[in-house]
Amino acid sequence: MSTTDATLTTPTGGPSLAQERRLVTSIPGPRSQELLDRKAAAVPAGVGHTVPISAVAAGGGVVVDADGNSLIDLGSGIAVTTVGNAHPRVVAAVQEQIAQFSHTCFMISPYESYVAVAEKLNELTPGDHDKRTALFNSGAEAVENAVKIARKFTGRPAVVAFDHGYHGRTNLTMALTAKSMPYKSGFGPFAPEVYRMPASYPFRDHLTGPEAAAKAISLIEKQIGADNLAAVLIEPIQGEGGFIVPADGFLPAIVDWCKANGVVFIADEVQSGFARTGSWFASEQFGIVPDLVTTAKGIAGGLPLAGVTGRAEIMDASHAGGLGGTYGGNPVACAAALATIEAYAEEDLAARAREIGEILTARLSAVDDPRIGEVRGRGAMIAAEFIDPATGAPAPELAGAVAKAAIAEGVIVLTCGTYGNVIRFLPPLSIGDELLGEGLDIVLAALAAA
Ligand code: PLZ
Repeated sequence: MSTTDATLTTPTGGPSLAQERRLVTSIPGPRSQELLDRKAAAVPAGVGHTVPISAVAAGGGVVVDADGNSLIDLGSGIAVTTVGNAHPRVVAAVQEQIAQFSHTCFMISPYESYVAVAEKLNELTPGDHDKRTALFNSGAEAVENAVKIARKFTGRPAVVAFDHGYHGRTNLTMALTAKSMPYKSGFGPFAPEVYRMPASYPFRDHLTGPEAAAKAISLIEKQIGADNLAAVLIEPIQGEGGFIVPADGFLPAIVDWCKANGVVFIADEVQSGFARTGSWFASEQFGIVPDLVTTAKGIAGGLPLAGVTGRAEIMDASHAGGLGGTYGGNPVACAAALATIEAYAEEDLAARAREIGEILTARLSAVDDPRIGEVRGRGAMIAAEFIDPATGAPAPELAGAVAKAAIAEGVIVLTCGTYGNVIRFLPPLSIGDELLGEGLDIVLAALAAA
């Protein structure tokens, strides 16, 4: 096996990278295979990978591998590089900051960029009430802290999460996550005082929003009691669970019940936030104002950063020194976030997300294939749920086969869903129409052939 092509040089990433699908080897090519062999010997099997490549550059709508293959990116590293990989503004901001200082620990020597990110989140998240923001490193850490903050404020122990919900892989967030395999199985025991309620899943529960809310609220009142409940935690559009858009009226009814009962309503916008669904936050599209919002992923153009933003009186209930962490709000990640947020606004990327949503929805809805049970989502967060047309049962093998075939043809596309039967589209908002169309063509050809 010849793995050396002396002329193969690593391209620079960012939007100037050639915007094309280009397969020069099969996937994985020899250089990628070399890395995957090293990975198998050095990294535990528990840390999987979906796309068998060695990534060396990315930008616009493509990811380039070590063999010179250029893959169309319909996944954004799971909704992270929404602004585009190696966005020039982000690259410049990171370079400038890292040369200035890389870390002081915000709890030791505060710096301006953390405060500026907090101000931005306070301004951009739903509602015009007085807000505060604390910064962390990952979505799971943000969710953990939102629960801590809600418990401290209410003095109550219980937390409600929902069927199909995903909130992370730490101990508390595993407890909050619904799906056992692969996230939880064998990793318990899990944190106590977490209660799971039915969510609104119109394609499968056939309930209206108010009906689904009434069902959940009745169970909460019977099984927990509002007096014991600190917080209700939900993704406005459930991500890992299958891009499930709740029926109209579901979220507002839950928010109203929380308000009436002194329960903190936490919107987990880690996946749905930051222009992804066509507005700054998905909550806006359901007309709700959460008490607390958790953010991560799309916040900083690929750097690890997360936030909890919420009502000042709730956020300020924790004693001085009660919240923090060594790296939370790292200055390089904060500089990246400020640049990313500017880019969303100046390039009107929420509008681009809506355009992408229209393209995806129109193309997918036009496919005459009874194995597509439903096309759903908002903006650049669109999915197709695959079923067995005879029974309506979930068809996870089909979703897996389609994704695998598309990846082999140079299109990065991800699956999701409690039943693993959903193909999800999360392209970077920097992708062009042509690449997006070509990526869709290939996914749909893979479906036709499956
Ligand atoms: N909340 C709504 O979507 C992360 C998980 C990928 P972290 N989703 C991708 C995987 O298999 O680990 C996520 C999310 C929502 C919280 C999280 C957790 O965010 O940054 O992965 O901790």
